[in-house]
Amino acid sequence: MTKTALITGVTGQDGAYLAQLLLDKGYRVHGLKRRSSSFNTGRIENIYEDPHVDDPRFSLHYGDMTDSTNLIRLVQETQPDEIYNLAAQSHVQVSFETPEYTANADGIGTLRLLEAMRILGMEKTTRFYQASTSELYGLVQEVPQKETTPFYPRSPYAAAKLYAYWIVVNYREAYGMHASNGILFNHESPLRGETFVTRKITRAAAAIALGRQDMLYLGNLDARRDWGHAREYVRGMWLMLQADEPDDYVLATGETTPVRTFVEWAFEDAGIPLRWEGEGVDEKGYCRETGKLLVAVDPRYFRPTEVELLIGDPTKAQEKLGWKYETSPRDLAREMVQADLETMRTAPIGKGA
Ligand code: NDP
Ligand code: GDR
Repeated sequence: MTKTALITGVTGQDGAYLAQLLLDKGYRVHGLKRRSSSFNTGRIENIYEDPHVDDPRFSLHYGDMTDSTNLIRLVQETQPDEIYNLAAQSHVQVSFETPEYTANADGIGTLRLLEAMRILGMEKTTRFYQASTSELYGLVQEVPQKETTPFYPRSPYAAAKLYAYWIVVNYREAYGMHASNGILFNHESPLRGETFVTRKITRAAAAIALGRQDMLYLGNLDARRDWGHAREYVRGMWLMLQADEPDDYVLATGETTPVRTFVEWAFEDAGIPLRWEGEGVDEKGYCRETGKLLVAVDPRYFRPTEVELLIGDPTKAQEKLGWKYETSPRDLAREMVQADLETMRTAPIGKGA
């Protein structure tokens, strides 16, 4: 029997990879997209289907995580076997500027979707995936971080996701729902949003190499992240919903890298090796060959509270789901720089923050 999935956040990085994965597996896929004044479906153009064809396997529906009635109607109309809740205001720094909206979309939005399932009597038949995050760990309590490590959120984003995490656990226990949290560490790809640090770096390295940009300004170069490939992480989401029992799982590589090192990798891959001078806000990156200044710190990118170190232990996912990452952070940087070089050779470049 053909399975049906509903993906919120289908226009985002993970939504695009997940929709592709599920279509490849023969699913019928419905995606929730927000109304926007300009096209916001660039990442899913390759799988878009003309709604006029008979029985399309991929359909988009307008909606918003802040609108309960919309979510109830959408779940009722699409009757999904599996719901993947990926929609969120997902930028940590932006959450300090829009804390209430972030709480509404990321925290209460998750509750709205769970309630929609319950109101429609689907709590025993539909499986639910929640996009939880390594940001829940926040201030370091234990390394590497695993499912039993205590949470200590350090941003309005993480606090909203903390509520979402626990409401998923509560609905699982209270109503017997097959609802799972994927505690995913940072995962990137050529489809990564342009204002997240890896993509900001790989785009800048490509643009500087092509003579289209002079400088890259960054915030905290000492923060360390466990970076994996998004394509591999969405497979983990799917595996969680295929398991007999719902549970919570960390997906990570187990390798942690400072932002500064990711910058070095990306510039090296773009053919401009760097050397560093100075410390803190005065730290600067120069081209090792020409001596030209290319990278500088701008405190505007510092966060009021920072998450300094993330490194995940994915043993449980490996043992119970058979999930393992394949792409190393080093190879990930290479793939992203190559993709940005290719895109920029042909397309005009916009400015990112
Ligand atoms: P993106 O920011 O790329 O995508 C977020 C998606 O959510 C977009 O489709 C966006 O729409 C949509 N969205 C935002 N606000 C709303 C709203 N109010 N109503 C409906 N849709 C909304 O994130 P990722 O794909 O990287 O991440 C997917 C999920 O996983 C997010 O929940 C994120 O917080 C979480 N996560 C991500 C990790 C990562 O490293 N990538 C790690 C751990 C968790 P639009 O395109 O219109 O902006
Ligand atoms: P993060 O990702 O906050 O981990 O959240 P991001 O790439 O934004 O930051 C990673 C680290 O890099 C530092 N940094 C900068 N970050 C940005 N965006 N821009 C800069 O110029 C810059 N300079 C240094 C940050 O301070 C931080 O320490 C991502 C999101 O996808 C979340 O939705 C997800 O939950 C977590 O990953 C896991």
